[in-house]
Amino acid sequence: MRLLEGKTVLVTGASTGIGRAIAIGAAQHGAAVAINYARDTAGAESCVAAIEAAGGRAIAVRGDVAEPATATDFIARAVEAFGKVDVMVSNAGICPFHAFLDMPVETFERTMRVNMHGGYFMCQAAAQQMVKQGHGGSIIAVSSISALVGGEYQTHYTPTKAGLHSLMQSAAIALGKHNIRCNSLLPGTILTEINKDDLADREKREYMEKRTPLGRLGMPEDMVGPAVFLASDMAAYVTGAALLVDGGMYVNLQ
Ligand code: NAD
Ligand code: RM4
Repeated sequence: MRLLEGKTVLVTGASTGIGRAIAIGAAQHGAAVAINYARDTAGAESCVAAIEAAGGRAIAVRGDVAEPATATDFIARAVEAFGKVDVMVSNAGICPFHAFLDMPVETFERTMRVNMHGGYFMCQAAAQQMVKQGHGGSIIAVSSISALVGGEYQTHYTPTKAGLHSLMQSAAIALGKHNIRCNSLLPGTILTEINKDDLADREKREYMEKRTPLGRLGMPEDMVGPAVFLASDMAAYVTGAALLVDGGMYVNLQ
């Protein structure tokens, strides 16, 4: 069943990892896809090529999500290419692992700007376009299990993920009258570039695997079904919700 036929789906930070998997998965479900990427032109082009090779339609638009103008430009370029915006998956994010006591101000501020401000501008710009179109939409913020639990080297990062979840709750209220649904997706630990160095520590990786009831860490493809569900009309009455996709890691205290 193709759940996103006729929809235009936008995904930020989609040259790699979870964003790339969601972009390709959305196209497999029939969506026309616009991806944002920061610098990795080869990665973005290969994502577009993978979608086109499977008979889909896609464009890539470069831009730093920390800049508000990137969001309005991304929306404009997607509308130019595909005529409308039905779904925004705000996925771009960074997690430069660092200790709390000597956190450099620049690392803290950049993480806030990319993850929190970037997510805010993207979701707001998408909502403005959806309201103008007048036929609703779906906004998905890629938050994290880290919205619910802490991390010693993530004191700058976890507040951004809690913030995105909170943003979806308030935006769900602000946009309900326009039939625009806002939900957050909370991945557990998914093997991507963002945690490659962190999980190179074998002991840490084994600890993370052991606390996952399903017995393995996640792959970017594990996020596709949940994202497509929230994007699709199957989730027509789901708004202000958070979908945790973590193999059971969060509930495993003992
Ligand atoms: P990733 O590093 O492969 O992907 C992050 C993407 O965001 C990259 O494509 C990167 O280029 C892009 N990006 C970074 N800064 C950007 C900017 N300023 N402008 C535009 N794009 C930018 O890692 P990932 O795991 O796929 O991360 C995707 C999202 O998932 C992030 O928001 C991350 O916080 C979240 N997440 C990841 C995990 C995990 O375990 N991998 C868990 C929970 C949440
Ligand atoms: C996630 C979660 C994961 C970590 C990534 C970087 O939100 O904390 O465990 O590997 O971020």
